[in-house]
Amino acid sequence: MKFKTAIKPYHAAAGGLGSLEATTRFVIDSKNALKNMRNLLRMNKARGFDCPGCAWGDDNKSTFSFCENGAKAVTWEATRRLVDSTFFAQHSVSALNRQSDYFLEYQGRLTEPLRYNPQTDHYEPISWDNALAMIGEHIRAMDNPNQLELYTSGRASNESSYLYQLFGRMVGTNNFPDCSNMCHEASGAGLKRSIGVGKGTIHLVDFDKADAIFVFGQNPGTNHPRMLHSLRHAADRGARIVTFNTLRERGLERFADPQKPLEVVTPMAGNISSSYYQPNLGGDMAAVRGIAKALLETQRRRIANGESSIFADAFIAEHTQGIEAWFAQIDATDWQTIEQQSGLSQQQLRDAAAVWQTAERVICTWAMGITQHKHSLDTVREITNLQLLGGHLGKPGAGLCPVRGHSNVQGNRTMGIDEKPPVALLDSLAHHFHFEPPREHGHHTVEAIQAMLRDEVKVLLALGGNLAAAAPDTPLTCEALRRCGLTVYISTKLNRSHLMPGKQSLILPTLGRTEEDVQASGRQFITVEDSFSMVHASEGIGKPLAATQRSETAIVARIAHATLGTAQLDWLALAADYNLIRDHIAATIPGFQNFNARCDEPGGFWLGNAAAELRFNTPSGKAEFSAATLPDAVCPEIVAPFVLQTLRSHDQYNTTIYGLDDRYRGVYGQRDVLFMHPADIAALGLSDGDRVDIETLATDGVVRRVEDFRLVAYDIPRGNLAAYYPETNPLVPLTRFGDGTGTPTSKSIPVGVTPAQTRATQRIA
Ligand SMILES: Nc1nc2c(c(=O)[nH]1)N[C@H]1C(S)=C(S)[C@@H](COP(=O)(O)OP(=O)(O)OC[C@H]3O[C@@H](n4cnc5c(=O)[nH]c(N)nc54)[C@H](O)[C@@H]3O)O[C@H]1N2
Ligand SMILES: Nc1nc2c(c(=O)[nH]1)N[C@H]1C(S)=C(S)[C@@H](COP(=O)(O)OP(=O)(O)OC[C@H]3O[C@@H](n4cnc5c(=O)[nH]c(N)nc54)[C@H](O)[C@@H]3O)O[C@H]1N2
Ligand SMILES: [Mo]
Repeated sequence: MKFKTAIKPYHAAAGGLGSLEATTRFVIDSKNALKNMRNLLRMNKARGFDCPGCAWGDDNKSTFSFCENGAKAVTWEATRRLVDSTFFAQHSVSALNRQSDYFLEYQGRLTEPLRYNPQTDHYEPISWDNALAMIGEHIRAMDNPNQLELYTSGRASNESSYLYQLFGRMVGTNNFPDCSNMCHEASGAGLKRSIGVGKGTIHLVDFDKADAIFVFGQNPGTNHPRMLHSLRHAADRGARIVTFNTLRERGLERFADPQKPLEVVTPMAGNISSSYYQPNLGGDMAAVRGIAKALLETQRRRIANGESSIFADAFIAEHTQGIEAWFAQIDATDWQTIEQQSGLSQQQLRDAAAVWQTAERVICTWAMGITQHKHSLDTVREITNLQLLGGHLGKPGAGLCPVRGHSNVQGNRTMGIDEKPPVALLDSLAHHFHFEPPREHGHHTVEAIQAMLRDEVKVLLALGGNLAAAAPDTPLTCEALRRCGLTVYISTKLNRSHLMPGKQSLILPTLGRTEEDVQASGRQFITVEDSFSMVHASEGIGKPLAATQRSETAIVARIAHATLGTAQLDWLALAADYNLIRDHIAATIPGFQNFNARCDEPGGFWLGNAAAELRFNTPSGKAEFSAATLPDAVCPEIVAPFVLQTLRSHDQYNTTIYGLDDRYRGVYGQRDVLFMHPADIAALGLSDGDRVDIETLATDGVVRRVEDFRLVAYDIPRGNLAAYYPETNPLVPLTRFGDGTGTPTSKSIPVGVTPAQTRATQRIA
């Protein structure tokens, strides 16, 4: 596709005609327009496939259940372009490494197994049998099971990820680094401590009943477009939508439903946010503390005046513990600190508190703006505190809603992709499969990369994903991957990680979510779990591009078979009939009783959530208020002129770059941009459009720098910056991660900005 370079502020509502235009452009560019139109009509339907785009839920009601970015995800997968052995014979790995991420994935789908040849620096075809035998030999040759790392990206199905974790544990390791470690780890860990379950407590329909919805640190217009429908309906019926976002995001302001013809052609767009607050990066814990402080002051005044309580006193007494310690923390936090850290005024926070106070039913949602900081776990718990204070749990229209990223990342965890597995899971696997799983914790993503750097990793298996581009400190991560004995990538498309081969490397081409999966017993479906703990079936319909592509489930089963043989389990029988895998899941994972039968339920079935039913699996048996102190600063270890967040553009899916536009932010044809407040640009003696270098300020002596970025004046608080991931991942330190989460702090990087020293050569192919 051709891209024109421009910066042009976007004044229309999100959605609308722009969305339809973009969808059409991507469908046509896929070179597979008819198949893609058929695909889109089957997406998110009762009998169809689950959108691989995001983890938002489906209502199965509307005629079209897809959005612009879901359409991009589908058309990107269902392209007719392919990269086969001819392509790899033409391009060496070093030559491919000089291409952009956009170029790499744009080449098309991987169709045959490939093995890296270090002599020629080319990937060359290898048979499936030989590739699998090679993996088995390498794993069996390890002297310690923890020399194996099993990475998972959150698109993998329940069936494939269940087999994958079982295989890893039968080999003897809990090394399950996954994308979630870089994503919503703080949500899982924080909620688990506060309410005993690491998942959201609401159903999709709760958005139709809420009086107020607080949206923290997320950009649904791009990353969860179907959420805009829920927000828009809520706003239309008078619910208050209170947004906390460092940037002005178009999708959180106004939205025209692209599926309503009148809204597309007339200015009928609806407002989304009733209030829009722009805190400093990492300032949300202070903001929520401020809201709580305002409420506590109001409460004390009212009680002194003999008026009624504004807190859910009965709920607090019956279901929670620890509120006094939290109140003491609130009293110990002064307004000055709250204002300075949040970047919001006392009055703004009092206004937000007033909305909370008058709402009978409140939902809080959040995503990466909350979870990718040093103090994210405490922030998630502070948001939870606020919800407990109002008793906004266990009733319709209220609750906690971490909006997940990858379409099945929540399901992966449920299936046991967890480097710190619960004892109950291990006991259950031990009992059902008659083996002793390893009990010590394994590596999360950052620990896995550190182990690679110490030359401790003999085999890295990657079930999807793109570690080289997604993880911090890009040059270091790439070196880490190269140090592995054998790297094995199960992938749909060529990406940067493949170009960082270990001493040996294999690429195994897999089928995608949209494609038909036929095994010995016939057509198979897989299952996924969305952000609302709804599990449902997904069945691809597209004909695979090549007979040499295999389903993920079959590949994992074959790797297990090639490594462990049939002594413990007949892996190949499981690959032949996924119902048998689901029977094992039913026997070992809570909530999945009668799994196969329940897959027929239209719209899927709910896994249940104890906290939503006011049963708290915490040490005290109650929901636990947290009483954490605010951090001293967002980046306490260093004084920096700027804090940088790394985020997604409208035309990307994580490290997959679909195009070079970011329509709602007015950026076209380029990705090397740095958003900055106009006054900060002036203070640096620079102008909008000037080119700059960005350098991380760190105490570890490592130079982390990216060069030649274009300044874009933007509505963002002073001292805060934004730039796109993955181009800025070289700035994210591997050594700086969330307390209690291990999540890289990719939304708060202390940086300095200087005029560009040299013009980088054109990066974009
Ligand atoms: N089309 C598309 N859909 C996707 C993805 C994709 O890349 N493309 N990725 C998927 C995945 S894996 C995930 S995790 C989700 C990500 O979904 P998001 O979390 O929406 O993703 P980001 O682009 O990282 O955006 C972070 C948002 O939080 C704001 N923000 C950043 N820091 C702060 C802060 O400290 N405080 C506040 N209040 N706001 C802040 C930013 O301005 C931005 O609007 O989306 C999923 N869906
Ligand atoms: N700086 C910075 N870094 C970040 C983030 C950030 O906000 N800022 N966000 C973090 C977050 S939230 C996440 S979730 C991670 C994402 O990290 P990952 O999940 O590792 O990365 P993705 O880009 O989603 O992976 C894309 C690759 O997956 C493969 N793929 C696509 N579909 C399929 C499929 O159906 N099956 C298989 N087997 N493979 C498939 C393709 O080969 C594609 O190239 O990145 C994290 N990194
Ligand atoms: Mo994510």
